[in-house]
Amino acid sequence: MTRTLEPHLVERFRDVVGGDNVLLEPDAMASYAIDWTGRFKGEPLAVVRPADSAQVSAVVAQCKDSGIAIVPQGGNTGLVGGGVALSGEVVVSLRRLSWIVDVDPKGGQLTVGAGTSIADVRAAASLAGWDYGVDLGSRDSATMGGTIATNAGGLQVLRHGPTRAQLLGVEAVLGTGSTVAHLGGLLKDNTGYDLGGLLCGSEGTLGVVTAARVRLVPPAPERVVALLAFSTAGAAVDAALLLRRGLPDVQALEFFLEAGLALVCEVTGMRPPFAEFHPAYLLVEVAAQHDPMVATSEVLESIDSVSDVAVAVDAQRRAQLWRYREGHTEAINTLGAPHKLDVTLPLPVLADFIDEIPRVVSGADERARTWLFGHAADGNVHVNITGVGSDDMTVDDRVLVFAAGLGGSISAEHGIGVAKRPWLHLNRSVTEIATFRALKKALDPAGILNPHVLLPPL
Ligand code: 2HG
Ligand code: ZN
Repeated sequence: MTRTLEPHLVERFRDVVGGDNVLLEPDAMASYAIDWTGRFKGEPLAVVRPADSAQVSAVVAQCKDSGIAIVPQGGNTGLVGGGVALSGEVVVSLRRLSWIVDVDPKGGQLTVGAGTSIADVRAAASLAGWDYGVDLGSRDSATMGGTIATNAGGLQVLRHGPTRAQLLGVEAVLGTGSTVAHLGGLLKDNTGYDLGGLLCGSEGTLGVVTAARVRLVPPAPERVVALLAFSTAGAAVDAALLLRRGLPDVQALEFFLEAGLALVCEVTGMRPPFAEFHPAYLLVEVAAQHDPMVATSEVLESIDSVSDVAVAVDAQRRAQLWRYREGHTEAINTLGAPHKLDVTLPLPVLADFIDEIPRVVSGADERARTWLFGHAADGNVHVNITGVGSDDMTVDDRVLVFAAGLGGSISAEHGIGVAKRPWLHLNRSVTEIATFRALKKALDPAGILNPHVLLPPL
């Protein structure tokens, strides 16, 4: 039976956020109800769209008083089911908190509302003569709040670190409805617990992030992108190490394999990059203040294992090479909603994992097809599995156990969400999980904030 929101609560939410921003009809809520992959589809009790942190606070306080669970949602680009109302929660969409203030060109910082897209943050940083250190394929839709909630990584972690490394402070509404804010932006500030660091990666379970003060990074406008082909994944991983060590300005080091590239070309109609396909590829971006071409060419020439290479300097050709990599997510989705298992491996076993995992998967389910790509320098593999039922977790189990057995993490940059909560114990001890629960109890005593993600059911 579909639950409906009691009329007095509808009125209360309308008073707080305005009538147009309380959505109750399935059609109006449709784009908030299903995740990007189509795998996770919920039936929200309502979608409430506050415009500022005071409204967020009033909505959360009301939900706490009425015992209603909330799922905070940003751009809805999450890949682990952490931002959709799978258990009939109220979705609190933060997208209207889209603003940037207090840009400090001298200090290289700005303050940004949770609903601002990463593309807009990067554009504002650029206007101030800086750049923002996090970039990801979903930059036009992914929001600052969502990337903080998941501690998103993306394409430049190698150079600038994940989202947590950019944070100088956050403003957030806790499960009590009260707001904590620390947006002064001091680089040195040892005055107690780092609440921003704690909220970052907490997937909306401890607080609803409404704003953040972030550091900016120096711009690096001169860029070279090279696509390198190899005869084995191991050779690609070894080359990634040489590139990283030889080129301090390397910004991204991405990998993908033959099958994924063939699929991207088939789906997009792009011509393959080389006359022949090769088993493994590395996409390298070097970004500097002065032309990095000479240094890049020298290091590329020193790597004997490269079978083929395409180098791009102008923006259009660079974007074309990037499309072979960034096109993977969309191309795989054309085959049906995939299981997405975003794992990190210690670099010494990365190539073994890439070689072995297709066998582990097909051993668990012969219908399953494995697609591998990711961020080579971070040891981060996006294991995408197609051809298995949405609720069939056999393959998920095998992949996550295998990754953890090699000393890896079951979530590199997408979070735990609902998709991986049964496996949290593979990476976190009983004591750690108990500490997580104690923190949740302190910050969200009524247990209303995203109660069905991250922590395993009791
Ligand atoms: C990427 O690196 C994203 O492209 C998405 O993290 C990964 O689709 C995926 O599995
Ligand atoms: Zn990624």
